[in-house]
Amino acid sequence: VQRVFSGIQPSGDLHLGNYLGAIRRFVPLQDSHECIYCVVDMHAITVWQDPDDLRRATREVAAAFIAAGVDPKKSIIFNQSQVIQHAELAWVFNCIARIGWMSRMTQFKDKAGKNSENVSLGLLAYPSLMAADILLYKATHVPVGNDQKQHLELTRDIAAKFNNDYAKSIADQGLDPEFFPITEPLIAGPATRIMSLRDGSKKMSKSDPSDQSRISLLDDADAIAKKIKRATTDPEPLPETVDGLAGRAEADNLVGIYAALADLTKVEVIAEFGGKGWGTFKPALAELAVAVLAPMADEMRRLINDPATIDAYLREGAGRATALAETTMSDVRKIVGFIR
Ligand code: AQP
Repeated sequence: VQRVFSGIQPSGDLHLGNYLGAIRRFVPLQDSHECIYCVVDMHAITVWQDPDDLRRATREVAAAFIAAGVDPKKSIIFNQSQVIQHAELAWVFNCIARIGWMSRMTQFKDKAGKNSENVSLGLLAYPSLMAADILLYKATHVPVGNDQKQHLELTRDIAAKFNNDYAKSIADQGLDPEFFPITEPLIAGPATRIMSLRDGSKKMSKSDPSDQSRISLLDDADAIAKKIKRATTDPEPLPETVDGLAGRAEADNLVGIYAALADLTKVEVIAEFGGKGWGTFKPALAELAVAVLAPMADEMRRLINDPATIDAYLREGAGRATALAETTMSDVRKIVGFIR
């Protein structure tokens, strides 16, 4: 069986980008793959998090997985810090990856800004922990949004360098020369990069200071409708053909969101709304967004109100994940030369 791994950080309010780019795509993969979905709390603290907020957000991400349709009995759902092998393998990878590789990552450059001497060392090493998350389970497929593409390429580089640096030891242990697989990103569909509702050149993000820039998964119908109504657009009506969206980032984004929510292509959306104005399209989009998101938000709220049950799911998932992670880690310790 092929294995899927993906993680979401409990670092703020989950938004439509997280849902369409990642969480929603977790659900159908359960039919064809063995799936591991992780709340990556150790990634979250690369930027300081209030401990109470971290606990709340961790349960919220787990609730979103389940509310979206991930089955915690079938797939493994857990929070990263409960499986200590993530930290252990990340350390080994810190010694495989090069500082130059890390400092070239655009996410690091964006988050560090001009202040790169004064951000946490964890923020620089973030992709090395992400490689550990994926490779501990020898996952072959990773469903993520487009913003994670560069980190996945780095995961492939780390796997290849580990396999190469330790080739003799891997052979001495009688293990597969491709000890760590070269992972495939699963980045497809109309919603791999949802943009901010205020600025079509910035991605929708948890850390954007403007709450109006994103639709949060726990927003009520009223808030969703207001945010879509106020979303920045040009004044022109929607184009008659999909090619007319080129150079119109905000229009392209809203059409893409509609397409993703309705399971249509952008061509099909334009066939319906081409030539119509925002006064027609925005209310239709708001209605669709509420129809998709409201039942999920209700289920998330129900789950969050029972933290003991969520914690039990996470603990049970962590137990299953630990069994898989320890199999890989015990080989890694031997390959590297650590005595037990
Ligand atoms: N705007 C987006 N469009 C499509 N997919 C997106 N993802 C994030 N933003 C978009 C995908 O959501 C998953 C979880 O991401 P994460 O929690 O690791 O954080 P992130 O990628 O750094 O995204 P955020 O939500 O914008 O957080 P901040 O603001 O803290 O950086 C990933 O699969 C990601 O691709």
